[in-house]
Amino acid sequence: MIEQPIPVIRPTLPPLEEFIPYLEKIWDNKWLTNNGCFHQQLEKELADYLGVNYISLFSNGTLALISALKALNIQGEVITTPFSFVATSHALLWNKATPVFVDIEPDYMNMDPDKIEAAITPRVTAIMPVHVYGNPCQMDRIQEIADRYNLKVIYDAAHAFGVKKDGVSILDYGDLSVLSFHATKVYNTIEGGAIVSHSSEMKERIDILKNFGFRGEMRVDEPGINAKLNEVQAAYGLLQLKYVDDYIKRRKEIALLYRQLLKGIDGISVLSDMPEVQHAYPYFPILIDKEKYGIDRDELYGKLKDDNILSRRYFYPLISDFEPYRHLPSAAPESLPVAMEIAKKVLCLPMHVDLKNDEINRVCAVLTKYHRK
Ligand code: T4K
Repeated sequence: MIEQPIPVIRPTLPPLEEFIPYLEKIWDNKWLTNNGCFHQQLEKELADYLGVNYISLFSNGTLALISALKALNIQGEVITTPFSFVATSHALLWNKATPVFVDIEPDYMNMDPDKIEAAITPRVTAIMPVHVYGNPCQMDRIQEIADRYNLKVIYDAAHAFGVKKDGVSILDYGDLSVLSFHATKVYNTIEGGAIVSHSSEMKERIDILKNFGFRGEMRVDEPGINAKLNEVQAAYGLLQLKYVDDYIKRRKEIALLYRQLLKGIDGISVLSDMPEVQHAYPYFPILIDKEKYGIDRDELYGKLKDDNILSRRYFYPLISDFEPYRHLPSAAPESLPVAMEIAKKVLCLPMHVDLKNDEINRVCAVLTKYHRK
């Protein structure tokens, strides 16, 4: 029997029949974009759901990142991580700021706070960490350094939808946090994103920036961009919000099952859960230790593919290895040893709500099969 391919990611869609009444309302209203009623409702409902005060919707996470930096007038150099999706650093270049890469810590693969101070120069104006795979950064330590050097903190929270630490949303930390609602995320609006801010003044500034810079009909003070989320996507987002707790519950079950099944395989390690964190499991990363496992990550990636199991090497190559960044002094591999090592070992296994227990068993059986006994 030919086994069905197991995709690495599958977007979660809400029931189609429940979407139709939303579409009918949009058709009736003939209000398609620019802060329509579904857009306003989604901002309110998302703020309530996430437990934050101010949220501004965007057409995608990358434009939200670019606009967050612009809203804070970030210039000069910005301390960031090489272990992320390339959009993190691209947002800096779009603002004519220069990334300064610092290494990550090995447990959760987030920016290592111990490495930040050594990277601070007079040109550094901000720190932009990423909550990689939704695991919270060491926010208190980062904030303490930022306060001491008078730096802004912008969190790339693209993976951090619904993540709470000690009951508090991690989106509440830093000056601004940026979410992605891309199709592949825990919560999606097909494409989409948001900025979480801490005052009505900042929210207003962000909302102006995402609408070309218009303050009312007649006044533009600076070049804004068009990054508005439209009504169809906002309606879809409202419907998704009704189901997102179910999605997260299933992701949690999947993560638990993977952990149980992978426990005995020497050479495969998983990230441990932080007890104080309420997680949403956007990805399921594992690390392959070639010495113990027998083959390296890339070989395993290929073998899984041959077995009809798709996986993803997030985040390899490191951002610092891509052409726009590799000339930077902070991109030198010798100053990023942990990130280099992890980028060689990490593999994200299939993780999505449609994944069946049988399929998880199959993935783990194949991982066992290739282990050198
Ligand atoms: N910061 C961080 C830390 C991020 O991870 C991201 C995005 C951003 C910022 C920027 O946010 P956005 O501007 O995207 O809102 C994907 C996503 O495009 C990207 O959103 C995500 N992070 C990144 C980690 O992954 P690709 O090119 O690897 O994904 P793609 O399109 O190949 O999709 C992955 C798999 O999902 C495919 O193999 C098949 C499946 N898939 C995908 C789509 C789009 C489907 O089954 N259906 C679909 O509609 O970048």
